[in-house]
Amino acid sequence: MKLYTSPGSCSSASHIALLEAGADFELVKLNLKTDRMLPDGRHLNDINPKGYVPVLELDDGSLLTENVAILQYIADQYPESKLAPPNGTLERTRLQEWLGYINSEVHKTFGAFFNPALPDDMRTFYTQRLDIRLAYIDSRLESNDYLMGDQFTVADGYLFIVTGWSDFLGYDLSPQKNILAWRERVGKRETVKEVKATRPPE
Ligand SMILES: N[C@@H](CCC(=O)N[C@@H](CS)C(=O)NCC(=O)O)C(=O)O
Repeated sequence: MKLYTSPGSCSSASHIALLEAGADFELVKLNLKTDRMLPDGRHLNDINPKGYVPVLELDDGSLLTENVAILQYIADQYPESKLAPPNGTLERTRLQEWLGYINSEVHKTFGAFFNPALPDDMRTFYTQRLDIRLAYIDSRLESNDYLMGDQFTVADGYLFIVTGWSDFLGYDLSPQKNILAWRERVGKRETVKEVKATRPPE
């Protein structure tokens, strides 16, 4: 497998998943902030007409996009890693519930702050929305080490990456004490340290 990633972006969640799974993979890095060119001279749009990362290339050349799909695909290739509960179980649907929430309610709300022209009233709107979305997660982490309970899953890796944008985007995460404690726990994982080390300096 090949993961096309821009280190530090949401695609780093798939990088964490591949490392946690012990997968055999190649990392292809591009920089979203510059020209979006791949090392082989192709443009990001050539492999994903949607124009974004992550993109996972399978060994037969098929291309997969969307965090929610890629993360579950990786987990399913390596069931022994327990990065996702087995398909068809209620627990798996619970994982999908988390992935959907992280994707549409947290990731995409943080996404608004990447717009340098975001007007102040919209910034306030998105900040308040994020406060509510994260307070829910904070309450769920009060008595759990990870989102799904005792087991680290692909949802933890995904949430770790997007909440990691807080300082850079000027969002105050400090009221979310359980999320901060969980971030410390997840940040100690060797896989997460390795992924953070691939990130270029700001
Ligand atoms: N719906 C996509 C969104 C992925 C996404 O937002 N990727 C960002 C990086 S975190 C990106 O590549 N943005 C570039 C762009 O939208 O032009 C998913 O969840 O995989």
